Amino acid sequence: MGKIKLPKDFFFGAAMSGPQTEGAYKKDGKLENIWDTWSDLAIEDFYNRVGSYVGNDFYHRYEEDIRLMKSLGLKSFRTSIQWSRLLDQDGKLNQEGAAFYHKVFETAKKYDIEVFINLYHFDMPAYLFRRGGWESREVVEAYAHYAKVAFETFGKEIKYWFTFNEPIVEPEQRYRDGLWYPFIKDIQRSLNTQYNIALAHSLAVGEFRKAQAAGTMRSDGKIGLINCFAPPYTKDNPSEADLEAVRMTDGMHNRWWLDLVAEGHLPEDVLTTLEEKGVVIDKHPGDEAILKEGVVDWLGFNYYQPTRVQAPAKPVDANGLPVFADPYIWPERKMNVYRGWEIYPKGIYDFGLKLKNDYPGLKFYISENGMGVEHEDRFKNEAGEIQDDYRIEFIRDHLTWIAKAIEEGANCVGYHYWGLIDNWSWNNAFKNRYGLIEVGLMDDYNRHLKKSAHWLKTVTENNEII
Ligand code: BGP
Repeated sequence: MGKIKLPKDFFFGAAMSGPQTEGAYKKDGKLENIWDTWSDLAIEDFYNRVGSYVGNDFYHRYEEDIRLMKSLGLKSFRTSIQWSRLLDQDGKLNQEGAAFYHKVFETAKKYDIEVFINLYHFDMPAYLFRRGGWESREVVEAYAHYAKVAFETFGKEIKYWFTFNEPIVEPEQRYRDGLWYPFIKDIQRSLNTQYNIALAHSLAVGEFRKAQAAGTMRSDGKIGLINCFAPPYTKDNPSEADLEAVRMTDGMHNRWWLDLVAEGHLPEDVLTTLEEKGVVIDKHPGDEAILKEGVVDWLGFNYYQPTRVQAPAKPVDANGLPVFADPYIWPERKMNVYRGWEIYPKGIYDFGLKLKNDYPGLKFYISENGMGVEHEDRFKNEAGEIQDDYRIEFIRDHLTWIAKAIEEGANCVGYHYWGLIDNWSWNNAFKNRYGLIEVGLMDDYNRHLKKSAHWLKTVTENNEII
């Protein structure tokens, strides 16, 4: 393989989130969030019974972590503000919570690292979940208020904002597939949460534009949305029904958000099919005008895996609700066996070109891409450093396809690896480690570089892979 060059101004950074790193559970005025609720309720659901308590101790070690980023040549990192840390139950600022984020942003500035701020990363405050969570319009309004307060509080410090990380995940995991608390399996309820999140996103963008016009934020600020887009594939020689499964899977998972952020509406064909199949979306007068506000400045594309589907064996589930697709197992697939996700680097190229062709004005960056591996201790060399050659190969393969997509005109401007440092992966806790940097759970959360961290530094030096 020859040298791979990325454009000169292509940026490298890393991604993380508040609930997966901060820890400091219920401290300094932080309210309970839905992860704390689940941890308190059924700790046995979490790998090794590690709940949402400590994260990777970013709350205390942020300065060290920012210094480490700098040492690897990274230019930026993304984290999220925790709604449950920033506001109290009356929607008023929690001064201690705000002070923590101000300290993080000041520190990043000191090291000349740009912070990208995301407002929501699967972390509904518990008191709002009890009022209906994303099924409730009251909560949609509360989110818009939270966004407004965040813009007012940090709008002069932060340039890059995102409304949501992976807004598709809670509808799917909590309401459709029943995998996450509150374990509901109901596509009807799932699509209504998805619809309400689209409204919440759009209201927040509206608040952002207002704050910018009023001069309470940096005038060069940008707002975006991040989703885990999954390029859709089906079998060779597909039937009409297989193609229909692709259309609806792509429509609900990808185009739902792309049409919203590029054009200010939801995909008509998807809404029509849903209606025909008896899925009722709770639309209110005035919603269309709200969705129009949802157009963003740029997009974050988290890429982990493609989606492979085929026509469903049964058109309805046990509750009589429609099924739009069944999974299709591609015989040649290569798996990350620890996470159960397919590794398909070419997907990042296919989707990058889809963005270029179908949404030509939309600029994007790869906002997450990474590989979680179990028991990485077995890869330690004599000096105790994890030799994660598999991670180097993973990143290299994806960057290679990104470079090719850019060459062919895709408007991709940067790459954030997930995650800089091993972090808490929801109910998988610390089972699969994603970091370029190891966190010693039995060693007081100390940080140790892995081989991949040294390798990435060689890439960031000249924006090229040798
Ligand atoms: C993305 C999320 C992250 C992160 C990552 C890895 O979907 O935005 O929060 O966790 O996936 O997934 P997991 O931690 O479930 O292995």
